[in-house]
Amino acid sequence: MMDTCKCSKAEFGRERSETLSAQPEGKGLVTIEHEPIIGETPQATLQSWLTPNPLFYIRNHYSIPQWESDSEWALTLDGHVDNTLSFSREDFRSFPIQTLPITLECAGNNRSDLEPQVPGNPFQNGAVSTAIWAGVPLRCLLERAGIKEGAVEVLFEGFDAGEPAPGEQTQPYLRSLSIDVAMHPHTLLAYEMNGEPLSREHGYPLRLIVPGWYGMASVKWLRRISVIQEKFEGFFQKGPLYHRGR
Ligand SMILES: Nc1nc2c(c(=O)[nH]1)N[C@H]1C(S)=C(S)[C@@H](COP(=O)(O)O)O[C@H]1N2
Ligand SMILES: [Mo]
Repeated sequence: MMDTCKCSKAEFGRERSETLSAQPEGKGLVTIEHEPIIGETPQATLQSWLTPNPLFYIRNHYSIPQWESDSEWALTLDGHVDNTLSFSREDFRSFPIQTLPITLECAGNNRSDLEPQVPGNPFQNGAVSTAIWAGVPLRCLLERAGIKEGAVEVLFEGFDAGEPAPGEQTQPYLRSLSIDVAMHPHTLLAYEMNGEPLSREHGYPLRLIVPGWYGMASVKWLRRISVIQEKFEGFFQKGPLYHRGR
């Protein structure tokens, strides 16, 4: 077992508070868009390293997903693995907890400064924030499922879905990582942000956190993780708009 599996037990069962911890309006985030919610961190807040949860920037492509009841939430791990697995929120208690300070930055940060101007959310310099994230190293789940020979990438699917651009097919938010990045001990399935359960805006109940990569790699509202045998080339990975970084 790797080092990161020697920490204390996870507390994934903790309930989130019903109030949204971050709303662009009235709570200090600078609103870029109302639906889906997009907001950036005020410049003054960026003077400190850590961003308080209500001021952490939000970048959503679709409406925040809803599901019937939290007890129905489950994460599927399937594809090119020895054992297909399904995890409930309680199952996460059996995994180690890893806590790390990690910065997320949207690839579109500072877009409004570009000359000539380009299409996309007109972010100033606040599409970047830092939190102390807690969760389970993704590697622990992948090791339990057993990655088969010939695996190339790991694909992550969010519960949110829609038309990513006019005329495109309705699809979920999907992004992949190489096996190496997926197995890095700091790549987390996070359920806590600055000591609080994840809020709905930031991916409750479980999101990916990939240190050192633009925010778009850190898929929120995870529902499915699939080990795949080819490179993923979907809209949010290779799409005609997306390769410029959203
Ligand atoms: N499921 C899902 N995950 C997502 C997104 C999304 O729209 N849906 N947006 C991505 C992008 S582009 C960024 S920059 C980060 C933003 O994370 P935050 O809103 O928690 O700051 O989430 C990423 N993960
Ligand atoms: Mo982003």
